[in-house]
Amino acid sequence: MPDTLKNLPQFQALSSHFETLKDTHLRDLFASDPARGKTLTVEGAGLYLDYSKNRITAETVDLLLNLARACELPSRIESMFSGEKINLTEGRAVLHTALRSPADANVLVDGENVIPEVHAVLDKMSAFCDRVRNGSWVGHTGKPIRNIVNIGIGGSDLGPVMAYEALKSFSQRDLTFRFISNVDATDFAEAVVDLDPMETLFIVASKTFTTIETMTNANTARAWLLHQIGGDESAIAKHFVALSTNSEKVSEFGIDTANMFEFWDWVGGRYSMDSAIGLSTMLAIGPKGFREMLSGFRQMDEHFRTAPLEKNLPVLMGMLSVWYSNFFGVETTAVLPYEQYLKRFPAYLQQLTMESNGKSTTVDGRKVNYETGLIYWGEPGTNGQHSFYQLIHQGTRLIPCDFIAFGKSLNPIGSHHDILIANVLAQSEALAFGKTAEEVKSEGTQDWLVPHRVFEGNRPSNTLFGDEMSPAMLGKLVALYEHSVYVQSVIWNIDAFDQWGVELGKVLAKAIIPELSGESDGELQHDSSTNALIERYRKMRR
Ligand code: G6Q
Repeated sequence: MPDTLKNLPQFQALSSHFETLKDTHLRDLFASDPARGKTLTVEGAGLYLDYSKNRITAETVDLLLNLARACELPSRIESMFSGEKINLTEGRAVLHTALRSPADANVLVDGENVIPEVHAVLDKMSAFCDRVRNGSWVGHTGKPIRNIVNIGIGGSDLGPVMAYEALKSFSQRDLTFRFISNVDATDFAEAVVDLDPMETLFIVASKTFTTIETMTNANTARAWLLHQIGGDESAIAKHFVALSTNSEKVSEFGIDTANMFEFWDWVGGRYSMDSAIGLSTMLAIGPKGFREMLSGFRQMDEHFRTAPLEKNLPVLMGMLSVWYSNFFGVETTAVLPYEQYLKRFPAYLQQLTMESNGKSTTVDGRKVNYETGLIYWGEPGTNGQHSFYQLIHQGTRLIPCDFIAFGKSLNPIGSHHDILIANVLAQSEALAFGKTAEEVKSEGTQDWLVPHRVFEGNRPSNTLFGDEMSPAMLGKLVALYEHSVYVQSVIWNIDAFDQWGVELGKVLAKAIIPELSGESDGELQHDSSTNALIERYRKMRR
């Protein structure tokens, strides 16, 4: 990057353009270009993106893409795919795309092709999943496994739980799936309360195998199991498997490394749901379904890598986020899936987007002087409509929305789906065009009530349309956001793949744990607030 972002002439061109466009209403943009609803759209990898309801013109798109080129986006995309160590602060390649590459691909990390290993792990996962699913993998007392409990947190939980919910319709229904992440024992206790340990398989999912929440829950799970069978440790091999990069720690825990499914340091936690971390997903939907999901990922990868910038979904979505963040001063984006199966998708995206781009230092160590990382949040439609949409429609803040909807329902009952889709279309329309005082008056509204019933409109949104939820569709959607996040990070010149803030949290709590029991009588060395809270807790826990 030749200079800081704001000094680039392409950024300054956008600033001037923003001044001419900032007060223009979407009503006027649509009136002056009636074809807009068809031209400002793009289709890629079977997903249709209508971005016409954004506060842009064709010129805005040109200027945004000029900025992308000035930030060398095309070569940065290539750097990621080809295994360059673009995670600079951790000195690592970033190759979640290799996880879904075909078996004959060639992706080098430190001179070695990683694709054969990727496919060897996929084959090992497939063989294991087949045995569990068909009942031939039995527990310690000979009962088939019927309950799968994934223990993991952050990237080792959010993807698996989201994917399980998203693909429930494709799952083997006689298997029960539970996900334990929080170190709060309630999470463990409630997840296993109705499970027979002899029919339960624990998946300990942890890249590092040192994360305190996961190791605490895994130890509790081991004790829970052993308690039922009088402490016979040979049961562990039948009831525990590990997903990790750390075979040493896995053996230390007592899990046979034959029951470990490996991944690599070039797979970031929040980019790992399609690695061995997806074992619970594969158990749910089967190896064939999992490979279909990978093919969806791959289709979006290929689109991202090869489509011209102006027809590239992740590029356009990423650059629109830059437009709103750096010119409109927008702080948040709502993700609103009109698909119940995607109910955990916003939570999943929160980590993907915010852990990736919640940074304020450039890759070359300078403090940024522009905003980065938007706040992502959302709920499935139509529930959000009866809750926070009020603020999006009539509040003081500008909140761009991503609406996600599908042509078909996996549960086509009566007229539900038409009603659902009518809602998503009505919402984006109302947000964009609003309702003027004249329109409100013409409905017979009394004068004093008119200002309350006026909708300013001019609230931007994207609409993503796919045919229907499926494993491949999920892969496409996740890859779309993964790549959109990367596009933003390239413009902001930040490392989207480290997470020093998370690492800090992992260290801080460890220091306080021994102080809580009060057994170490040494003087507390924290600030006065933390010291007083620790003392109060010591009294409460007695
Ligand atoms: C993800 C983060 C973080 C991580 C968890 C769990 O990108 O690094 O959310 O996934 O902290 O880490 P382990 O998988 O190592 O237990």
